[in-house]
Amino acid sequence: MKKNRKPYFSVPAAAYEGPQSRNPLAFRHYNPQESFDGKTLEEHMRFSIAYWHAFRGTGADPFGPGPIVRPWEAGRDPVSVAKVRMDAAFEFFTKIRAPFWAFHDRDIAPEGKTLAESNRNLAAIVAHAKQLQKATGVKLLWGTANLFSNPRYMCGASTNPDAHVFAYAAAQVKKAMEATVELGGENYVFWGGREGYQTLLNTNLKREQDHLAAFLHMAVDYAKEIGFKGQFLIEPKPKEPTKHQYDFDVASGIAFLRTYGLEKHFKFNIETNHATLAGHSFQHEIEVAASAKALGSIDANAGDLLLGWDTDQFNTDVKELTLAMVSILKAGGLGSGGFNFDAKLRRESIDAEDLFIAHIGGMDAYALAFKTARTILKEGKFEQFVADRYASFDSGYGKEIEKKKVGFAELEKLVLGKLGEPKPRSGKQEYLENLLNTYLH
Ligand code: XUL
Ligand code: CO
Repeated sequence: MKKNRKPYFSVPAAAYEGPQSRNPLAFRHYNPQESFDGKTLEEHMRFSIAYWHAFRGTGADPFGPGPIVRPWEAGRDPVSVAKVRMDAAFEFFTKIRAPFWAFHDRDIAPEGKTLAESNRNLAAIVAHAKQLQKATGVKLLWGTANLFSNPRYMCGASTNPDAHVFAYAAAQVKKAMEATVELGGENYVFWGGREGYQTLLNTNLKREQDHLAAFLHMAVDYAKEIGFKGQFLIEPKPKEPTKHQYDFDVASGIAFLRTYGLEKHFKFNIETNHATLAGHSFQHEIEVAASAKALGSIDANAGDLLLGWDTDQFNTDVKELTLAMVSILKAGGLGSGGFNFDAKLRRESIDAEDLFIAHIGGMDAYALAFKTARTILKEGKFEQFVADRYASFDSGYGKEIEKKKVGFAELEKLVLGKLGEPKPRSGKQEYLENLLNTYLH
């Protein structure tokens, strides 16, 4: 980053002004240095900026090219443009006060004509990123490889019917893992956008899943070889671009990992919009991952429930986020994960300041949700309600059921004898929904 040059963004660094502020470029709830339970909000939230959306997104859709044009994209040599773009990106990360960023290999460096050329491009940009990280203190939340854009991956990467493509993907992930290590990445993500099928007429499902598992085992082995100590994360998504993706949701991901003996090495990167595409709530996916002690990180965004595809919007729904934060805090937080804004501007939001406004809104909504969730958990009303609801399993025959000390015959005897007919008890959903609103308004 050259000193004394004109900034890439005329927008000032985002400041915390408090809940009364109406300044769209200031935080109302996210005060990074505010302390909670001995940790700053910045340390609790671990916000991250997704390079692909913030710096490669143009608003393009299947019906036309993108109207979002940034001035630093004008140069001719793609590697030089990639460096200037990255300078602009780190200015943004700093001004928006995000301590982390995340990337795909091909977002940050242009793909060459051969793998060797792509690797050279990547190495040059990783060296540049390393300098920028050092200069700004911004860290890498996770790296990943783009195994879905290039036509070679049209029928999948590790699940491609052609072993040649599998080998190419392995070579690409090897370099992306090395880049992640070089930049001190705390996690490495696998999102299998094309790891699935369009039709079973041409697909050997079992063989493809075996190949996906073999690929992930190779990644585990290679991590040991290069000393990658970070966390591997699977990012489930049910569909899009592929009709059926193997990592459909967290539950199918857990089954897959356990089937292939991979569960020790992977956690989940849960994306809100992927959850809703799978027919689940965001909170459901968090709870399923937490129940398997596999909650890793969050791709923070939102979908549009009226649409059937991944709209990757900035999430400002404080109610949804509060419920999610309650589950995350109950699970003990995200560890080495964070909240990565896998979210893009609407096609029509073409101003550079829109990028700031969007992230500020997302960060503020999450910060407010964090604070509200903390209050909810401190007061403990919901937890007490749930604990009471299951209290019959805390003692007597209920406890013996949980400890597997009784069977059908003993239970039959009890019901035919002193227990008789169970007395129904209200689930009190409306009471609980109203109680939740008392924290939100
Ligand atoms: C696609 C998606 C990806 C992953 C990383 O839906 O979420 O950007 O987060 O490959
Ligand atoms: Co994502």
